[in-house]
Amino acid sequence: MRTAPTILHLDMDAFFASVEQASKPSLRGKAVVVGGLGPRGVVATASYEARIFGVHSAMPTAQARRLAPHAAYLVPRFGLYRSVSEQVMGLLRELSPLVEPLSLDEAFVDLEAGGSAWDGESARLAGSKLRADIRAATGLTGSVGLAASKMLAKIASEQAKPDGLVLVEPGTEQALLGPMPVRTLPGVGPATGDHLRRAGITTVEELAEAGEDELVRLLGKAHGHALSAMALARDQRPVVAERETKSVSVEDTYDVDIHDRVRVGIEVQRLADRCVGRLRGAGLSGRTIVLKVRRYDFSTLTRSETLRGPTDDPAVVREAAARLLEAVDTTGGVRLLGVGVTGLADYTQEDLFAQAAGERAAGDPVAEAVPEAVAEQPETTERLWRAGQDVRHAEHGYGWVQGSGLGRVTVRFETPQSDPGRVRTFRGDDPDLEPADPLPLVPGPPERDCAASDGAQPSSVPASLPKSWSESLGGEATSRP
Ligand code: TTP
Ligand code: MG
Ligand code: MG
Repeated sequence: MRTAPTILHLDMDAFFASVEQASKPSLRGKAVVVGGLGPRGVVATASYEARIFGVHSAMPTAQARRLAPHAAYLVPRFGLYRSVSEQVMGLLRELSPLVEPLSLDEAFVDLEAGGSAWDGESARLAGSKLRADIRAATGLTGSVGLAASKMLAKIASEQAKPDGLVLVEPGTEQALLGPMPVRTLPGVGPATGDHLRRAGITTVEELAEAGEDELVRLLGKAHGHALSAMALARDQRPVVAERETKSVSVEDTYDVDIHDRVRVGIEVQRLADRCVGRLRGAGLSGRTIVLKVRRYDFSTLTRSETLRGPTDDPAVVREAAARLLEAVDTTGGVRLLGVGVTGLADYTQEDLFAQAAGERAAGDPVAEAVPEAVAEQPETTERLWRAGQDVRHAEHGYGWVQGSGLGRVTVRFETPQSDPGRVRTFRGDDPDLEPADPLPLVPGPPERDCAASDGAQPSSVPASLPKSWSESLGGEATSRP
């Protein structure tokens, strides 16, 4: 194991909620809950102000509303979170080629491999500078942990939260870990935790004292061995830049060549659904859809299509696979078909919403793909305004939907750079009001190497805002809610 604390773990603070507060000046310092807003929705995250009331990730939104009735409840804007995430990951890659993203808001960085730190002092400097750079580029705070191993770096960033930096001096790891609950260690979930508790082991210190033989007896060879090493703060896992899984794919070989074009189409749809099942099972999403066809004469071809952003939506994968199939001549018959997804990302956060929608529409793979809030809407010709959504009014400029119902929509007109804005109510079908793209959190030159990857990107917003925008802020933008 290395001797210097040069593994960095970054995790953004209350990520989705902080992006919302940065976007919406009237919500800064306030309780904000982001999640599914329908009756079966779940909380994605809550601002630290809302956590005081006990609201947390994965809690049913209905329960959150009881605990924090005055919080702002907003739908997630994944496009914006992704683009902010790309900015943050870009800053990490300036520190080292070895960056291992764990989710949208979290990554390990091997500072030593990048030459940006070699001892405690240089690591602390790099970590502080990174936090300042993230703040300057995004307006958001992230917490940093520094240690000689991944396990300790992650524990350190948790301790640093919110808006802090903790460095674990090499040699102090075991003393730090000792009093912590066993659940702190990677790989100790509720089941293992319970199992250990029944054996009288609740802290890491007790785990270390139990010794490897006892742990192997309790938990089996692999798990017991790994855990006894972790308990002694021995964690040799390297920071890996590449994901292990580069693609997820499924294929079928047919006993008899398929000639019927319709049947080929149906098979491809089935394979697409199975592929998405695997993708979701691994908590992944991907950008590139690949179709593989082996024809009667064993000639094999692959066709691919890259989407603007990663997806784990069965309808999207099916459509892409069907488009790819259209361009393939299958007249002689096919003996093998395959559908795969590559360009993977682990945007597991969307799963929560997908699951909520899926529960209602169990068995219907198309409905499963419909975002929850949409799936819950009764048949209506009215436009759908969702709390938190970006809008633009012909006269009043940019704002966001604060609430809607009974054919009305309430909009707060403010932008990331404005003062807290004013609220106005319109008819839901007001022709002057239209959905808009999110505005960048930080103005100025477009962020470096942040390639736009899907429709709702701040980088797609014109640098100079329309006149009505600046006008709408004049004088009357002072009332705080
Ligand atoms: P986290 O980093 O776990 O949480 P957080 O950033 O909101 O707060 P903290 O300061 O404690 O790190 O998750 C990052 C984002 O992922 C979070 O903002 C929302 C999303 N998310 C979900 O959608 N569902 C979940 O269950 C969790 C844990 C997170
Ligand atoms: Mg976080
Ligand atoms: Mg995180």
